[in-house]
Amino acid sequence: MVVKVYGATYAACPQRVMACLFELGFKFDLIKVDLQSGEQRQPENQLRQPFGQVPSIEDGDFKLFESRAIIRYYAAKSASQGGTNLLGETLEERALVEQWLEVEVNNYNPLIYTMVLQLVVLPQQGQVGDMELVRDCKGKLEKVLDVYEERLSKTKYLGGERFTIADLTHLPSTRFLMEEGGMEDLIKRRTNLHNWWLDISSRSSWLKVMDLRK
Ligand SMILES: N[C@@H](CCC(=O)N[C@@H](CS)C(=O)NCC(=O)O)C(=O)O
Repeated sequence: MVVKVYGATYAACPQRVMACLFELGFKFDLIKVDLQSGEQRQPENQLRQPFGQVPSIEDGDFKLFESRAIIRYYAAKSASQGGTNLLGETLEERALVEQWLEVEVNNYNPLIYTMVLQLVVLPQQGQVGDMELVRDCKGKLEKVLDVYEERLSKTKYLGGERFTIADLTHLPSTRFLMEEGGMEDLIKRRTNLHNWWLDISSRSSWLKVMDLRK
């Protein structure tokens, strides 16, 4: 069964889903939703994603939205079928993967999202970003990144010694921050964090997502 992914190659949340599907070897077709023209808010897309956003997936009769729910679903599906395990092997490893998935959604992504909005998205729309807000978020993010640096001084990946969806979920926002927000230095100044970034961002699954973006 070929999965249908509704999204856009340039948007972070669909990138998370596509990276996961590539990583696990699930075939998918991307059905493009044009965010610039507001297609995500059209009734047809709202039937799939009631909040008028992307991504959503259709897998046969099964439909799902929310990028992090989608990657959890496919990681569980793959592991239950004896395929690649991106969830963690032991109960403890799985719990640590869940912990870092929560850290990403609660501590990491909101700060980066706000910074990228002010630095990149609003200027693209002809508006002026709030640099005071960016400075505030940057200060808070420094402290969050120190926690990552400490964790990654002890284990190769966030959940332990294996790459999991806890790492994968960080790929889109970190790239936006570094490449489009011009904040590479925040990562590069922290040796363990930087080595982790170089490792996870050179995985073939992510390079394929980046190729689609071109
Ligand atoms: N929590 C949702 C967030 C979805 C989201 O913010 N999608 C963005 C693209 S990354 C979007 O659709 N933006 C267009 C809009 O909100 O109008 C998820 O992870 O799927």
